[in-house]
Amino acid sequence: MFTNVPFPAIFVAMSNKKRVFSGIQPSGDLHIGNYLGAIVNWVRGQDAHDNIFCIVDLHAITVPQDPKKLKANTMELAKVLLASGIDPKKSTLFVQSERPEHSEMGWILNCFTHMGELSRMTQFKEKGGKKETTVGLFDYPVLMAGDILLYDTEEVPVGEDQKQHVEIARDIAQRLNKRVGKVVVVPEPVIKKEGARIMSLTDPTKKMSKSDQNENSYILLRDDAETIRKKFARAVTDSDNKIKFDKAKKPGISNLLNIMSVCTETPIIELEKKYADSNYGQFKTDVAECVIEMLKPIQAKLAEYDKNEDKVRKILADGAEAVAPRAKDTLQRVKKAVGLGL
Ligand code: ATP
Ligand code: LTN
Repeated sequence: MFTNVPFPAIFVAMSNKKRVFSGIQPSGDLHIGNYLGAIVNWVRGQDAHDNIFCIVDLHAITVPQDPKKLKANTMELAKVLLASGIDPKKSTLFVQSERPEHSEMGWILNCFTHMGELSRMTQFKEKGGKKETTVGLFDYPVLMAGDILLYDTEEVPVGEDQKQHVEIARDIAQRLNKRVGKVVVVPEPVIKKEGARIMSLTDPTKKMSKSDQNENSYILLRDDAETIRKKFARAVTDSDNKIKFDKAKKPGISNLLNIMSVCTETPIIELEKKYADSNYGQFKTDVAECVIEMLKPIQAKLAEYDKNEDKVRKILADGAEAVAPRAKDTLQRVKKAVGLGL
């Protein structure tokens, strides 16, 4: 398939598992939306794939960051990923800035990316456009393309909001292959359709988000049982007291049904049957208990990692080392194909 520049043996899949790469930003406290919408899919897909997961701190600095907080957020995210079940024996976990190849690859890809296509990115149109918008924010999708292409990634599991960014990575890969010979693998986005778009508990028409001013709108992974019970008891519902899934007419109850469904892995239709004769009070109490149960083992592991951050640092350092040969090799291949160096 790759005629012009042959892939070294290491890149021809060592097993028939698909190479999967995904990234997540270290941007603060994590909530059950992050867990059920993103992290859980990584954890559940671990056995079936050859996985690389990356904490993308270089992406985080595209908006202003407090340096101390950024470091703390990187550690927190690593702990959460490990406590959630990312297993270093099955998946490689590392911090993006620990591998300089990402920035170098990003630069080369910049020179194969058009201003026009970056200007069309929906996320940039929403977040950019201010006087103080950084060049980095505009360039964010190219760095992300670099992350993906460095590891000959075949599949990129992401949320719907990132689909356009994976598509531009595909376009850049195809352009590079066309210009200099087939040097990179063209990745596919994998968007999980069912399940988890977790909505705010106080305004169920908006997604649950840590930047929400109202802390009752989200459940943090570190919230204790009492806080979780209180937040669910206050969750906005409607007045007809029927536990039915109807996103348009009953967004609050539908969100609670969805949360219970994804955290217990039970179809919504079964939950509707189970709660046909219950009132909202009982149902909210049960949803809270499901979430408390789901978080219990994660919180227990988090407490262990809190006492042993060196163990986390070691896992991340090992991860960065483990991916080094792949990253260096792809970069070398690309540089050679582009004509860089002597
Ligand atoms: P922000 O406060 O900036 O909106 P956030 O809390 O929504 O941030 P992100 O850092 O944007 O979180 O997202 C991290 C990951 O979690 C992404 O893969 C995103 O798709 C997923 N995610 C975030 N919020 C939700 C949600 N409410 N439901 C499902 N998935 C979510
Ligand atoms: N932009 C993504 C994070 C991200 C990513 C990646 C995801 C950076 N690099 C590579 C998949 C593959 C986000 O904000 N969720």
